[in-house]
Amino acid sequence: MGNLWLGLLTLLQLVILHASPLRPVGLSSDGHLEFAEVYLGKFYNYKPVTGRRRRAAEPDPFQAKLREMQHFFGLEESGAVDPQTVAAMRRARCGLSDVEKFRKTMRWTNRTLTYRISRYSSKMTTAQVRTAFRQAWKLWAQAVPLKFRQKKRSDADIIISFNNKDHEDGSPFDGEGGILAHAFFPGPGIGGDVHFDDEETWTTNATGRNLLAVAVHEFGHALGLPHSSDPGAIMFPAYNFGLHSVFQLSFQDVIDIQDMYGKRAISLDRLPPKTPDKCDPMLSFDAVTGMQQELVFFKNRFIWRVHPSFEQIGITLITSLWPEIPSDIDAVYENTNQNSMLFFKGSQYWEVSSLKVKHGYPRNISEFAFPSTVRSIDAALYSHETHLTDFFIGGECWRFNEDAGQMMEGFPKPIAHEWPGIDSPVDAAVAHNGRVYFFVGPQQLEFDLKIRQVTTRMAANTWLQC
Ligand SMILES: [Ca+2]
Ligand SMILES: [Ca+2]
Ligand SMILES: [Ca+2]
Ligand SMILES: [Zn+2]
Ligand SMILES: [Zn+2]
Repeated sequence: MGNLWLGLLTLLQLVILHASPLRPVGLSSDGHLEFAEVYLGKFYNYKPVTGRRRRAAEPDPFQAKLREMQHFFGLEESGAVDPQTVAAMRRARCGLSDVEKFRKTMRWTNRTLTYRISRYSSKMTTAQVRTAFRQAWKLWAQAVPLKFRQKKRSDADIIISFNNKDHEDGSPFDGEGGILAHAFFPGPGIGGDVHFDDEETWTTNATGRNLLAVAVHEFGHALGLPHSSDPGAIMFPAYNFGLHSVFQLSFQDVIDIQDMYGKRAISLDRLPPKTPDKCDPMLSFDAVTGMQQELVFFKNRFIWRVHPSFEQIGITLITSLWPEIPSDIDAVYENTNQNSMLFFKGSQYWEVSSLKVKHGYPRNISEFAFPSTVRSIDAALYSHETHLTDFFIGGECWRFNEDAGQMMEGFPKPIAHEWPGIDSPVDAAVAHNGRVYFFVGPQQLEFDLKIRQVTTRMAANTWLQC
């Protein structure tokens, strides 16, 4: 009996061994390279060269496609499957390609478009789905002279459905995560239709996948828009919905859709804000912090990450790193001894460890023993050596002893007294390589801690390689 079992087991192992494809030489053991090849094949039209050897002078098509993807996502264009690239590829996203041939002629000619929901979600109620879609259409209708009408029966321009795996359009869904939805550009038949992966945990909030957020994006395709590499745009391919995200077209979305369908007679009150340009000479920052080896610069909904070994500095959304952190924050500091980061906005603060907000946050800044007259802070600066945190509020500086958990005696003091030469109010402050950098509007002041003096004045965006 024992031998029989042993025999069966060996047979089973043999079957399993033969079922798994042989791993070509030189591929990463963790499967990242294979994953990257599939990703680039799907979204960047990458076709592996087979049957013919590449001449040495020819560029490696895989690397070239990888660089194209890295450029699109604002990553270091290393041409290597590095952790940042893998992380970007692992993000849930839209199923459409990022290099889709875009033709402006592929648009609707009628001004009233009809849509029908042919198959509902198994995760949300019919009413919730209808509301989400109505709101999503409304966002586009506010920018352009189009009307959207739901049809309960009969045919419609745009058929919307929730589907599982293979649903007979040649683009099967992949279970939870990965591809969330896809859509077809305007046209007859399947043209304009929108499919959602029914295996996603669709929700009306930020707990699972927010249906409204994904619907606005897919409806953009149904109207004829391709993907945008502007991370602030609704048409950016990766899912980016945070706890504090608001539903709004970005400046670029509005420009692009109006380019196709014209402006709405009663247009938006004002255009949504543009995604900030790191090289704008007037650029100022909301906050700046260290994050391990990096410096992170905050502006509105966005961050720039400056890594010492990276040459390109791309812009990304705060929510792509910290989905629970709001936009327009006041101050951030990294407590390098506690391995945590603290974010401040108004009277609230969040403590984050390993990119996750700790339980019980946000809390009130009064816990730092600020009087109730202090409603918000301008900037915060942590010292790795002394474990002291300076908070800058108007013309004053407060000093908090992190080890004792209390504000130090004699504070607040005038900033000019503690930090001679620093103009107040301060937008942001960060310690880096033995110096402190203060950000005041489009200016930056380098403060030498040894001689306690401002040594250099430069543009605030000096770090961003302009
Ligand atoms: Ca999926
Ligand atoms: Ca259709
Ligand atoms: Ca600030
Ligand atoms: Zn898309
Ligand atoms: Zn489909």
